[in-house]
Amino acid sequence: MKRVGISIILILAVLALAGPALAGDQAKPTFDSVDKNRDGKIDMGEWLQVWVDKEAAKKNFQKLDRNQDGVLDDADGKIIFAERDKDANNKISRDEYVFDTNDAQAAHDDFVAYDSNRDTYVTWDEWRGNWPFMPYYY
Ligand SMILES: [Ca+2]
Ligand SMILES: [Ca+2]
Ligand SMILES: [Ca+2]
Repeated sequence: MKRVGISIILILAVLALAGPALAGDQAKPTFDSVDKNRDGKIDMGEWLQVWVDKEAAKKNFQKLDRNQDGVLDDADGKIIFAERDKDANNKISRDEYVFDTNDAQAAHDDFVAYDSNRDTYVTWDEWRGNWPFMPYYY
């Protein structure tokens, strides 16, 4: 039991170094995996279950909740999508995605992961399930 506790602490330490830490032993979440009651919205309670650092998670939630209605949903995702989509062609190119981060390599890797059909753009369909977990927007 003691060994398990130490292992968890080590895992959490590694995750903390890697960026915002996810609570528990989970893969990178998707919008729908966090929206436990499947109402199309992530509320603060659902959000906080995902993260180890609850204070940081609260701040991030407030930044992501662009329309300030207390939930994360498609409305916020579309606002942030539009902020990225500088030329307003309804898709986000790599340059639009990466431009304002100081960790361009990590942003590039994320972009490649989200561009699931590999057409070098992230469209709304690819964006919708993932946008709350793109750390560059925090
Ligand atoms: Ca929900
Ligand atoms: Ca909102
Ligand atoms: Ca794509």
